[in-house]
Parts: sequence; C-alpha cells; structure tokens
Amino acid sequence: MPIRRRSDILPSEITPREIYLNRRQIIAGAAGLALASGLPATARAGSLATVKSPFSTDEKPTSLQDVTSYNNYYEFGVDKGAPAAHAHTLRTSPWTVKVDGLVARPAEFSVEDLIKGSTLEERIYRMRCVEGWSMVVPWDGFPLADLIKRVEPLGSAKYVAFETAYRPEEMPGLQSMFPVLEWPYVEGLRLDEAMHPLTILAVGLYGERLPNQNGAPIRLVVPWKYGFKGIKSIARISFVEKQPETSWNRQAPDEYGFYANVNPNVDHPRWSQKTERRIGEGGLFVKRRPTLLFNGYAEEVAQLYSGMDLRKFY
Ligand SMILES: Nc1nc2c(c(=O)[nH]1)N[C@H]1C(S)=C(S)[C@@H](COP(=O)(O)O)O[C@H]1N2
Ligand SMILES: [Mo]
Repeated sequence: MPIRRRSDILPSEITPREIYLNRRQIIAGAAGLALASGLPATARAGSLATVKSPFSTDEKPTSLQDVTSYNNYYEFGVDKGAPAAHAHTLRTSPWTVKVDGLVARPAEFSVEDLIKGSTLEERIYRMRCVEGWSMVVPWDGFPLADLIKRVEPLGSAKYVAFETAYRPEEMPGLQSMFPVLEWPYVEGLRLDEAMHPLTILAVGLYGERLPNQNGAPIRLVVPWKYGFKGIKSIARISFVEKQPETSWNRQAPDEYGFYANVNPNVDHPRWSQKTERRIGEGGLFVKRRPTLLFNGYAEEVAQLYSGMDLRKFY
C-alpha cells in the first residue's frame, strides 16, 4: 500500500478525537449497547470540530450543567428551568435560515450546509443578562460577517433584523392566552455591529450542537450586549434600511433600548447594572462582580459608538 504524505490527506479525512469517539458511541448505539450502557436520553450528540479563537476570554467557563439549565427562552415558559424542561418539543432538523431584504443574493441556507461550509471557532465569551447575572460560555460558531458577505448587502442596507421561528405547535409559550411578548421574537443590529468580528452565529456550545434550550440549531451571540439581543432559533435574517423593532423594546420601551450595550453607568429602571452575580459561584459570602463597560469588550467595540450619548441610546 503506498504511503501517503501529509499533504495528500484531505482535511475531510482528518478525524478529531472527539468525533472519532462520538462515532464509536453511535456505532455502539446501533448495536443496542447505548441502552445497556445507561446513557441518559439527554446525552448530547453531534460533536463539532472547532479551532480556538484569540477572542476567547481565559476566565473559567460556567459549568455545562448551569449553561443548559438556567435559561431565558420565553417561547417555552418564563421560569429559568422551563426551557430545559420543555424545549425538546422544538424540531430543529431540518432547519433553514431565510436571508432576504436589501441584498444582491437573497438565499435560504440549511444549517447543515452552514456548518459544513464554515471553519467553526470556539469562542469563550462573557455573557451578561440585564437581570443581573452573568456566565462564561464556550460557544461554537462562525462570524455573522461571513454569512453577510455571502449575500452581498446593498448600499441601502443599514440594519439587520432577526426573527425566531414561529411554531405554536412546538412552542407552548405561543399558545398562552396572555403572551409575555409578541411572537415571533425579533431582534436587530446596526450593520456595522452585525459585521463586527466579535458577533457570531453559534451552532454549538462546549463542542457539541446547541441544546434546544440554548437556541438550537442556530442563534446570535453578541458578547458586549445584554443577553436578550442573542436571539435564539433563528429562522430569518433580513437586511433593512430603518432601525427594526425588537421584542423587548416593543414590550417595554423605557426599560429596553435598541442598543442594549452592557453599561454599568446606565441602570435599568428595576435593576442596577453596576454589579453582577456569576452563575455557579455559590456560597453566602460570594461577592457580586463589578459589571464592565461593554461587558469588558470596550477595547474592541467602543469606537462603534463614538460620539453617541449612551444614556439616550441605551
Ligand atoms: N427567541 C428567544 N431568544 C432569546 C430569548 C427568548 O426569550 N426568546 N431570551 C433572551 C435572553 S433574555 C437571554 S439572557 C438569552 C439567554 O441565553 P441562554 O439561555 O443560552 O443563556 O437568550 C436571549 N434570546
Ligand atoms: Mo436576558
């Protein structure tokens, strides 16, 4: 058998150890061994090959258990545990994201094709919710800018609008007589925010495909903004001329602005934004941490807002 040199081996033939191990599990499962081995039904499937990113923080990631059990996803209920308990009803495969509006090449992308066509990065980001808690999450994803370049926005496109899937049959929160929000959940970014290298579309966390409660199969992550900008289970991305409406701004305009940049100097009417509780740091005497301007990403993003009054544009 001829010996192949390294350069003759296609990247697609290289199997990272995780994927290799996962395949072995799948094969074992086919033989009925998974059941015997007592793997829980919630065992995570679908390892992702990723490269490390210089944008990652070296802070200690929040445990997988906390990241996947303390969630906000109102389509599945308002309690922190509701998404983990109920989001399994969402069918996340097959899934397509429609990209339309002011672009030269509108398209519908399947998530599987997006994953195959991207170099997935592990981005360990600090995340801050306006409710006053924070986490450190190892996301797996790719820059939103990569997708934006593929559809070629027109000069008139100034904002990007996002929409979560609208699936009343699969989302109990959408069947409620007294909905907390207008559905579908919508969010938006200015085009330069959307193009910023820190802005990613995540398809996984901790090296595996996203659990439903975290926004499977594809969600937005903007680490210098409050968590609610990170719209989950995206079905549509539209390029528009005017600042799009956002779910939380619609619901309570004096509490939630369009920008939603993390800012310890501008308090929410009901919650101080000066400090935060890091999820997973237990104990009676654990101190709250100071919240940082732009969630600690000021060096990278402050210039996006130069000359803007951050009290007015909150
Ligand atoms: N579609 C949708 N996206 C959403 C939400 C939601 O209720 N519905 N909640 C937001 C809020 S308030 C936060 S803090 C983050 C939480 O993301 P996580 O559960 O992955 O930590 O998701 C955001 N994205
Ligand atoms: Mo949030």
